Amino acid sequence: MNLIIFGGFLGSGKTSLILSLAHHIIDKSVIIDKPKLVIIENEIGETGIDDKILKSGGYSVKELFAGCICCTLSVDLTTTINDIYRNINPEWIIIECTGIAYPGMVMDSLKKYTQGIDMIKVVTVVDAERMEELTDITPVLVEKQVKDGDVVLINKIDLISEEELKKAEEHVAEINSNAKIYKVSANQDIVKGLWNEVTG
Ligand SMILES: Nc1nc2c(ncn2[C@@H]2O[C@H](COP(=O)(O)OP(=O)(O)O)[C@@H](O)[C@H]2O)c(=O)[nH]1
Ligand SMILES: [Mg+2]
Repeated sequence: MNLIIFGGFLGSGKTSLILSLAHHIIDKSVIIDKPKLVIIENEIGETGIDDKILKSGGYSVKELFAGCICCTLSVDLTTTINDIYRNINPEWIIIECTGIAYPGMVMDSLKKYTQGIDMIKVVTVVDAERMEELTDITPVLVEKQVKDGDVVLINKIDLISEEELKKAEEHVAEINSNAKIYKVSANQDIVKGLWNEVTG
């Protein structure tokens, strides 16, 4: 099983981007003898994962809504992943964290306590329009989420100026110089190469 953990603030565009990635995985996968994808949702948000898309696309969703998987629900997440491995063993699992989670903590505990994981990655979604505001309000959380990302997606670039985008990019690169950084808009087409990179 390959795992991708999505972190980033509530409203940053995690679910929208997960839906795009889910379509990519379903379209690209050539494996026919086992389920392709399970999505684990830890947050009730503006954008839901549409049941109809789910059924036609051949993936399923598990919901863990009673707390945050990086702390109070850490054990529940581990149990859920181990159950999924035993009963479904999909090619991919995507996890959407709550907006207040540290995705690196989720990754660390999964690496320690779960079975069946071949690859695990953190994708952090940054709301380009609100990054500066959120950094003022809660600097530690924003920095840690960006720092935890193997990949950082600067989202909602349709809503900001070139200048603001440049500032956001510099800010992200300053916090995390190791991450692959991409500028995206979940409302527009995502360049094909991006999801290949994320899943590669
Ligand atoms: N303009 C614009 N809106 C976006 C973009 N990505 C997401 N949204 C909107 O932002 C809101 C929150 O997105 P959602 O995917 O639910 O964020 P989540 O809370 O991080 O899962 C929704 O109304 C989306 O339609 C984007 O790139 N551009
Ligand atoms: Mg969401």
